Amino acid sequence: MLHGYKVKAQSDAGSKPRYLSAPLIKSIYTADPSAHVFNGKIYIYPSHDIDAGIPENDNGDHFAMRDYHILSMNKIDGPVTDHGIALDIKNIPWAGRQLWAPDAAYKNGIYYLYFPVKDKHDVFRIGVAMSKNPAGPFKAEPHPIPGSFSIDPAVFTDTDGSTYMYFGGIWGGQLQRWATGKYDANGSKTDLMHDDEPALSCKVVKLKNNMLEFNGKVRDVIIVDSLGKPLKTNDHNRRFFEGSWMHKYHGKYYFTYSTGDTHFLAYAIGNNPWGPFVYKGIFMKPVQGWTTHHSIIEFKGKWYIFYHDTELSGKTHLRNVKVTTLQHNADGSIKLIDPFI
Ligand code: FUB
Repeated sequence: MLHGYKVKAQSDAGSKPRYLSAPLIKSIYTADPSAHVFNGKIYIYPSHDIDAGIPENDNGDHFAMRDYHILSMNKIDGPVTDHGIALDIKNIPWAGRQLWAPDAAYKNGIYYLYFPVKDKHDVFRIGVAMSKNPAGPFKAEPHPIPGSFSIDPAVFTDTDGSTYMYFGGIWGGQLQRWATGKYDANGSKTDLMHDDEPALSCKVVKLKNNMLEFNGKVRDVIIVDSLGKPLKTNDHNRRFFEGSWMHKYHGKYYFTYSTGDTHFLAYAIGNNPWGPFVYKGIFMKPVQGWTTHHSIIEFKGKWYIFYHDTELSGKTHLRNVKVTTLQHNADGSIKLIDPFI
């Protein structure tokens, strides 16, 4: 059976789910929250979901977002500010359609917003926009980042000041169409025909100091099992699908991601930002809705996960962002989170 974007993960809490957390904002639909602490405050860079009237399909065409709104909060559980439109698709010269999950970074007085959007040939690329204010407005560069492709940029600055971008997503995110290094417009919609081969990998690349270009080769983020063997395509409970994130904890690098059609958030640990990363388990059970996408931050000595579900709408493409605590156990594992209580 082909599992497409139209298939929903079910809550195991029955017909009246009790959610672990409440939506952070109800006035607009938001998803894919990339959170960062800038100037002692939490800024959230989410997708802005809208109902564009496009029927659901396996390409994710119904995720037809057109702009970004940035949210901020002074404290967890405090009021959330919506800073209005930070970037509109009409002001991205090369963009075609579908502004998907963004991320942000800061360097030398400038904030950078990284965003995936389909170009005018319907190929996902990653763009960058700049602002002096973490909440925008952002001005987009006239071209996508050279050499970029697919979706879901997650930007991580290590303690030595080096910045890396993790990116990629299979199925609607088109990663499988880049398997040869060049885009195959007639390529498959999924990875399902390569069951016994090593799974497609998320990508990682260092950014140049200007934060606008890749510095060197794009590499595969290899996830291995406890025996050191790369995960395979048919390992749907564990293989990478989309929505990656990186955080460092006690000197170890935690690569976290969504398993897509099995709806888990999983983690793998490595000794450096490039990997390989050893698969360790899942740390969040499926939320209500098909997609699952997260970010992890440390704020005032505590760790938090930002995620989304479909509590407000009950519709796959109209999501709402949430936050809850994340706990590292004494042995370095992450405590499993159930998004229902
Ligand atoms: O929001 C559109 C896409 O859905 C994101 O890019 C994926 O991570 C998934 O959440």
